Amino acid sequence: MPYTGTINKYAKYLSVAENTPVISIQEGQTPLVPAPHIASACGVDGLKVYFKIEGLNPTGSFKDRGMTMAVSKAVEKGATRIICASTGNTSASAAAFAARARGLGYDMDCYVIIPAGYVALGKLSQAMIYGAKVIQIEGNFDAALNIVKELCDQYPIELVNSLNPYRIEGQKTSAYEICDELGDAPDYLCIPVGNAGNITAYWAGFSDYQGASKKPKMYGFQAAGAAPIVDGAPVEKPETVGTAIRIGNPASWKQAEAARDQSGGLIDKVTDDEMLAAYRMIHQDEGYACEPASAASVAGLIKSAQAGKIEPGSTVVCVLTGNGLKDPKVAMEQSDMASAEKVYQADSFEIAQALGLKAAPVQQ
Ligand code: AN7
Repeated sequence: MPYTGTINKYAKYLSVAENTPVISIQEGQTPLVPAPHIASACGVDGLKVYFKIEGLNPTGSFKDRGMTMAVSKAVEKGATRIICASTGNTSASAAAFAARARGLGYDMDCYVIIPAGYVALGKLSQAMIYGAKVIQIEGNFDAALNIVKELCDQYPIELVNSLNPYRIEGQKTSAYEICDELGDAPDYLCIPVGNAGNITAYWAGFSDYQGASKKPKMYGFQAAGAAPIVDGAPVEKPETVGTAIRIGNPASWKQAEAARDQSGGLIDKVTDDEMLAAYRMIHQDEGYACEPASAASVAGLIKSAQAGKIEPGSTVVCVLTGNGLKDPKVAMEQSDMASAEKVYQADSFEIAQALGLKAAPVQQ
């Protein structure tokens, strides 16, 4: 049977009925891959580390899992407009699912409200080409979310931020995939925390999965400049290179704390330098890719391991939430750009010199 997306695959765990119109772009079924370099960098005996590459969803982030549910349920109730605030990925995903709904013959407009100047180029361009109406505001994600909530109170528009319970429900499917593939739950799940919907969803998923012998400890990581849960108060002016998680007042704050406490886990913060060091390591030592915010999961794992908070012999899954191509600007800044800056003449001698090549000794 060809794969037809997360709703059909995991319908028994989801609030869908026979007559729910399934709006899918074949989200899910993302790779779970070993990360041996990160495992040894942790310095914990017998550690197994995997990446769940959520950046390989159709729009390049985990948001597609929640959006297939939110948009299917919106269509089911006859909604013709959806709206979200976004640091970028939610807007890309909402825009794509609205396009898919239109292609299936439903009326569906998508509106996205984003913080001007703080959405990575890849994400902004996605929302635009998928045909959303994009509104940039002066103000951050938290301000955008407040506007969206007000608009949904006043006008007939369906909110598809993670305040929409179907978003969280849909995002549980990644936990199911991990358990299916490992044959059990991992011991730890390391995940970036922004608006805190995803950590909430994974915990719900691990909690209702049938067939695992245990549940993981949930280890969530905020950016140090946007760490309201860790610091215990909303952050007025959140700042981080991981713009996806530049959020000062998470909607699912309480649920994230519950996931942490019920699982015996933790929510900690990592600095931008730690995030970027992990980001380089993921690319340069594992050959995988993610956007900067996603690397918070790996930076947090390394920090936790060094603090003795990861047991020897355990299995860890780090969620790489977004695709590396979303934010090419940061990728360029984090690279050795020296060789790419100069343009050389098409001359093999000159290029050999630039590359530092030395002739092989002549064979006798
Ligand atoms: C790559 O797109 O909030 O803790 O508006 O894009 O569930 O918010 C994105 C969040 C992690 C944090 N990694 O997840 C949005 C948005 C990436 C993200 C998060 C986001 P939550």
